Amino acid sequence: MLHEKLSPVYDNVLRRNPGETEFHQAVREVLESIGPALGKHPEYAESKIIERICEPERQVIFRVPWEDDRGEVHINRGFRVEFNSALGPYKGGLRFHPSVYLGIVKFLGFEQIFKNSLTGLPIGGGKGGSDFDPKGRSQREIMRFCQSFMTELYRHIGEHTDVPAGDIGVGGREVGYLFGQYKRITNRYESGVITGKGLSFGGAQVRTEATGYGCAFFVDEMLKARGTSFDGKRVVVSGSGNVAIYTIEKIQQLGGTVVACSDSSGYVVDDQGIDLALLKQVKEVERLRVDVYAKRRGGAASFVPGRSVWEVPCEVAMPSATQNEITGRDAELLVRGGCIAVGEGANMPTMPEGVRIFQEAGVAFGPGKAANAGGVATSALEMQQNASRDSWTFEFSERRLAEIMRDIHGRCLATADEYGMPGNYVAGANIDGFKRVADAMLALGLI
Ligand code: NDP
Ligand code: 2IT
Repeated sequence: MLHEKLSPVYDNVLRRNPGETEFHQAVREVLESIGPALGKHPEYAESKIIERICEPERQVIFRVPWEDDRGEVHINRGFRVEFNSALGPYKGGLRFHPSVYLGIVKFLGFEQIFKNSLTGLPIGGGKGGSDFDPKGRSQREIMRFCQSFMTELYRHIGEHTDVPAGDIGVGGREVGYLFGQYKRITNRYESGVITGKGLSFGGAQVRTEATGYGCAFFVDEMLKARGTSFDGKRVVVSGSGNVAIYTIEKIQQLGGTVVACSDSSGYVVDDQGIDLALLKQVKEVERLRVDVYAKRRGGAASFVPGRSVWEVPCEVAMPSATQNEITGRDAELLVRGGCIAVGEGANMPTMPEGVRIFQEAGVAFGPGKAANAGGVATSALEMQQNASRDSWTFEFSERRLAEIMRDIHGRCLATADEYGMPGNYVAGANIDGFKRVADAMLALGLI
């Protein structure tokens, strides 16, 4: 239910952004949570803070022409939505996936505002990407696409303006090509203009691992708050990309057994626990599909094509692939199968009906904007290291990440308590993230 002051705001968002269903969904989820904060702080509504937050500060859409290896010309569409800079330069990743359109970029940019606020670090919210499909493309095609994309994007970004990073389809390799083209065009070695860089050219220790590790730390905190831990737990992780792989790595270090993971072709079940070295070889090094993992693992694992990984029973579920991957039915299945905790490594992977089912069943539910904030938090640490021309050790960086995740977890719980919704991490994350941005916007005047 929406607070009476928020219904017209939401209706207006629907009217002004037709067809952008993922953006509508992300806005609604935040507006449903922040009603109590408006009751306590009438100044937010008086200054139209919510209306302002729902409208991006700037949206850039551009043409990305490139040539494939056979000489054929392709035209893709590029996006950068600079949503909110009240707390710092716009910050958020770039997604290359055929499903990308303005509604996806806006949902991700909107989520990013509150996530970045929750980290407590000086970063605003933004997101970008393209409908380019990297699957089946050669390394040289990827390079040419990244160069063309940056040839337009460079004029909109900068270490004090807007700092992109990776997301789906954009990892260390793509960040390298993007940074290389930025450097070439501007003649500036401006390390802080993009994060997720390789360690040889200004990248930070633990940034590659950060989202997955951070999500595992967050769930570990949720489990501890309930008097238990990962030790001996059966865990399912969806996806097998950057977030999934490092979620699996940390869960294994914390004593859990990850019994299944997936990609868009289907899932693998491995009851003895995923062999992480093999998974990394197949997915990170050779960039193949998960069925290859099952084949090489021999009898220990099996591949199930075209089905949802959420049919595998588990005690902890870590959705780490994409938005809206857990339906209401999946949530019911998970609850029936004994699931006690969910940590969203992906952005908005659980549909609203699924969130309701988890919460009503008493499952500890860590929403993406809290649980996966370790990635962007470590990006902010990368910016800090770039600004001081310093680089920290792996151990120190991981300790910082663990502290940040503990702090976010604690603030979500404390805020949920303060507003009379104990244990509700969704309300805690939305209200706490919102208040910090809203207070900065009030202090900055009519921006
Ligand atoms: P990757 O590109 O490394 O991996 C994505 C994984 O998810 C792949 O296994 C991919 O399978 C699967 N996937 C993607 N889209 C779909 C789809 N439509 N249907 C089924 N499977 C899909 O991306 P990341 O690991 O970086 O990102 C995963 C999620 O985490 C995203 O929601 C992203 O926004 C979020 N996130 C990422 C952060 C980061 O630092 N990278 C930080 C915070 C959140 P396939 O290869 O078959 O497409
Ligand atoms: O969704 C996310 O938080 C990211 N893709 C990471 C963004 C970043 O700037 O590191």
